[in-house]
Amino acid sequence: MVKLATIAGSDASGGAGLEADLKTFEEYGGYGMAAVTVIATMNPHNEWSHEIFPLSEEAVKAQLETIFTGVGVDAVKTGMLATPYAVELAAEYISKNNIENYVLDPVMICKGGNVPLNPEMNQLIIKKLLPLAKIITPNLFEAGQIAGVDTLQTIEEIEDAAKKIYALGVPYVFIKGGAKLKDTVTSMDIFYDGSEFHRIEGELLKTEWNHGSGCTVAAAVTAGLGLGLEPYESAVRAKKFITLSLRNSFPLNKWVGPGNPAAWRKAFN
Ligand code: PXL
Repeated sequence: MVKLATIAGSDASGGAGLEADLKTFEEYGGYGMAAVTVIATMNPHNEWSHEIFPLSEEAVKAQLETIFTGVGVDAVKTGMLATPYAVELAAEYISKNNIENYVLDPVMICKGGNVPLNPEMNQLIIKKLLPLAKIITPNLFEAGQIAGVDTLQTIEEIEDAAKKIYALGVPYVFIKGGAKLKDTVTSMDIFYDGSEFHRIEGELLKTEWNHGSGCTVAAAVTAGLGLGLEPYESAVRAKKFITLSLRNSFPLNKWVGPGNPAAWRKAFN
């Protein structure tokens, strides 16, 4: 069984973060493991405002030791890291274990959340983790931040940012545009391998329940790599996976709703 790990935050509401990752790994037929970096909670008494509770350096390190030294992994992703020491530790374990299939999801904010933007953390992620990654999976906002430009809207802007991110030292850039591109009639992501741009398109779904879709796509890409797919194939399959998930999304309460990763299983069984 292919072993897949996520180094990420826990989303207590279950739609994003490592919960989304583990559900996705399971649907791909993998064995999922998680090192928790931070716990994110949402306050139902204050309009679902987010709070974060980082785990100690000791706790993060002990989990990485369990996973990398005690078990071993075929592919790993990082999501919300929240502290400089979580970035440093993730980099240390990924590099000393020579992990080839590492997907960097550079989570910077949660939808509707108030987790502060932290430019210093972004720089640390670019310096320590980006060079170790096979694929980076930013959304439009994160891609803009990493490339040092404003939030992206058009395909030209996305392609330009993809080139800038590639030049920082990561071989595959998969920018999750989704439904957010200006005037788009499809849900479009861009995959760049350093020479060609691939537009990966899907059905444009007008759902408001899409919490955790970025995490899910990155987890699906990770699982694809773990299963031995090429990076581009992993991205194409992830797009199909998230489209099915979002087509079957549902509300949890008046503020938020996740996709439904199990929709994949139902579609093919
Ligand atoms: O969707 C971004 C995200 C990532 N990781 C965790 C989160 C969220 C958003 O809520 O809670 C743990």
